[in-house]
Amino acid sequence: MIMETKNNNNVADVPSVPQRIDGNFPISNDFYKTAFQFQQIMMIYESAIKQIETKLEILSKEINVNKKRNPIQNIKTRIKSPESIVQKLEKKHHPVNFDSMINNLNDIAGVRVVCPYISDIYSVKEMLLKQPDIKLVYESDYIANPKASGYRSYHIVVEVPVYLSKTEHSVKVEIQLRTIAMDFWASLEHQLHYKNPEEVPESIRRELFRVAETIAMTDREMEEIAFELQALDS
Ligand code: 0O2
Repeated sequence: MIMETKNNNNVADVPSVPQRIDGNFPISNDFYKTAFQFQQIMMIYESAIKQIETKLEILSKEINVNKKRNPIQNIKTRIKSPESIVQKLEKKHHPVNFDSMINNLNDIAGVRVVCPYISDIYSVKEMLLKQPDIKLVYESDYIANPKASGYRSYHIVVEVPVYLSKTEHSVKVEIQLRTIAMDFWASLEHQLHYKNPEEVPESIRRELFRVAETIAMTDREMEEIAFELQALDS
């Protein structure tokens, strides 16, 4: 389960629909309840993202102070849009309701961490997973095992606690860690065709794969240069 309340309460009591002076309700009760619940759930996912983002920023600052370098180039966060949530549930043949969304989707809260070098990805991931309030749900190493498209990144899904005034929630967040070079390829490839891969001719897919391989080689070469310079310094 992506989100649990420790005391089994719902996210929050739904306030009653504001009544107009003539006694009529301006919107239907059901619509109001659904909209309120959705807002509550998204607020919890946003809070989980903030927790992860803050943890990553603290780790990056600490390394910057100690080693005078940044293992994190930048952090991007996003909440999945209602439209994408419905599309993904339908694509995976899951019912479209709040429980199903919470239980079946791991990437409603998403954090993308862009690092200078491949070794930074593994060290940032290790440092984050060492924290006692972070629980690893699963990980996919698409750097050691790239996808057929050529896509490379390290994906982890973690659970992080979010404390509200009356309830505690364990919330799933998908974290994608990549180098600047991997991010360059993935961002452009995503724009080019990722959403409609069937529309892209095989020759172009092969070309994109080849470019991904070239970029991966450049990544490794840049890291070797960095290691050589570090050795000179020490
Ligand atoms: P978006 O718009 O980026 O959010 P899942 O789809 O997460 O339930 P799975 O197989 O666990 O299932 O996911 P996977 O493949 O590990 O990771 C999915 C996410 O990785 C995608 O999210 C993309 O962000 C990214 N990704 C995976 N493969 C590719 C690829 O070939 N090219 C690019 N550019 N990105 C990729 P979404 O939700 O599909 O899209």
